[in-house]
Amino acid sequence: SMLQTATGIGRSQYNGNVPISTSMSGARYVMVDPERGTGGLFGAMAITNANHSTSPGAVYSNPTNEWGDGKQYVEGTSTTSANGQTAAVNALWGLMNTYDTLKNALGWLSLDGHNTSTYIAVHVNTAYDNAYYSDTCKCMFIGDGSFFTNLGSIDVIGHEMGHGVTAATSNLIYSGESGGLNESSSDITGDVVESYARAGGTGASIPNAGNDWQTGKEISRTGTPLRWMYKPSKDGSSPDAWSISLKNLDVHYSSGPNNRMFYFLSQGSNAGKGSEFGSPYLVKTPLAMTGIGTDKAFRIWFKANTTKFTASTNYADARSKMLQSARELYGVGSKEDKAVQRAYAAINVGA
Ligand code: ASN
Ligand code: ZN
Repeated sequence: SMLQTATGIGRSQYNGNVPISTSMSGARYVMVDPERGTGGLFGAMAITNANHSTSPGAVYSNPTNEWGDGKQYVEGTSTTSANGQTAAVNALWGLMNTYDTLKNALGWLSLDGHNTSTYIAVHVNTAYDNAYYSDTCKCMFIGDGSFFTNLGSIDVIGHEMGHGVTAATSNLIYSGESGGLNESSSDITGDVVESYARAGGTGASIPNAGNDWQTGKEISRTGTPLRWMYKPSKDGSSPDAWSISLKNLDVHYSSGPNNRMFYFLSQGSNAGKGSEFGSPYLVKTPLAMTGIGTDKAFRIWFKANTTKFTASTNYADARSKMLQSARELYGVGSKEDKAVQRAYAAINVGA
């Protein structure tokens, strides 16, 4: 890119003051990150202000390179431009960390591996309690929240960008079992990015700790996350294991067993927060398993989703492709191969 990176100070809502990658346009600073992505509407990764519409709007700009006030934006109450920028800081920080996790740990560039730019529009709609990825614009839309706070936590941004990776690769159909796997891939990406970011956001591997194995804890006013990856049934709707009727559920519930598989594969069955994480929740023999760590678990998952899954991959096919991935990466009969078998057995898929 012709643009020079300027490092700004972002006052984020969930991560304190963060260094954000911006650039200059004339005399003003803009939220266009010259280091991440090429082409597209803005020539690089960017953050725009939808200003309560559902179209992207204009790139954020500011006379100085200090942005946001770290506080929740409330439509009709907020009076300062800095308060309006906080949503943009949250989004840029989440996007920078998602991009960096995939690039630094996996050598994967942006959504499609070819460094195609993406962008995030914030302040979409009014008091909007959702966030979503659109493959039409290859971009994301983030709401300010009402029941939730601003939806731009790191794990939610990682989740939405994960939809872009899946759309560019396996393209898992967004219904039935494949839809649950599509959702799970996004939850997995979100929590992996969370652990990478919290450990400092550098290095070539994913740290084994630092995330909460929940989706959307940070945006909750009640402490109740959107999803519990380690024990999905805590939400009252997601099953902990595969069954024949899983395909009938909403994709945000049929994701549950695969989220739990990934938790077991990473952390094992006896780690974590006491009995909630522990082996009593395994449903099938062999009961106990040792985790292989988040770095290896994510490499196996990512390879399977981006190079082996098809649009109609179901849980049984995912298991078989995950075993292929583990064997290619770590060897037939390796402990990683065995851990994949056990993690799927634990959710009632395969022996
Ligand atoms: N936030 C939701 C998601 O990314 C939006 C949707 O239902 N697709 O899964
Ligand atoms: Zn999703």
